[in-house]
Amino acid sequence: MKPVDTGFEGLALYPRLLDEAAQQALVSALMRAFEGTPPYRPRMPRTGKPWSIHQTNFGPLGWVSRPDGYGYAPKNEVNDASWPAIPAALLALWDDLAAYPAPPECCLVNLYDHPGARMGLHRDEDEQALDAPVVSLSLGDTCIFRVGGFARSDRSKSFRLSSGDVLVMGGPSRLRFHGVDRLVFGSSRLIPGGGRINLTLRRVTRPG
Ligand code: MD3
Ligand code: FE
Repeated sequence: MKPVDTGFEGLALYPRLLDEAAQQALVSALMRAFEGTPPYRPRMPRTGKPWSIHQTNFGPLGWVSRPDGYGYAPKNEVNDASWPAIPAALLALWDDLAAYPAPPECCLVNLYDHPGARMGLHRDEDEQALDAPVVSLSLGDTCIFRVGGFARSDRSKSFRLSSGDVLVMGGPSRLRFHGVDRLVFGSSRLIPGGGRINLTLRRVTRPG
């Protein structure tokens, strides 16, 4: 499977890497798994302002945004339970695409569950293993995704991410600014009730 050229070295986009059946199976598995790790609205550090999306995690470390800061935590603050294991289909994606000698420790789940859901421009920089790529899968509605440079004000490019698309961000693109400007709400019928689910796999600690 060959990625399309994004024009950014280290940023690879694999359109529709997962077919309809694989997407359906994953959504069913996610709906069951959410019973043990309910999606919640994260809050901004300091201000406590709630995000427009819901989040949850799989894996030994979950990425959290809480009034006391951003970072990785071994437990869900909703029910104080460990996050469930990362689904096998996602571990297989990492094995196929990450070219990294250790498994991911975090699968952050972002649920864009209403037409106004978005994610502001940011960098993924809370990991120690910055030599590992980030592998991200989109399910459901298409979104307009923006990738910039290494300063917030650098020029940026927009891409559409559709259901089944996988994005790998590594090498010189690992610390680029990026965000989700908006959804094309209702563009897919994959997810009951509509919306988009993004699953982002990350290695957090340095292996070994
Ligand atoms: C490009 N999620 O969870 S994933 C995130 O669609 C996040 O929910 C977005 O940004 C979403 O942190 C985008 C794709 C992504 C992730 C990391 C990147 C793109 C990236 C790092 C560098 C460049
Ligand atoms: Fe990100």
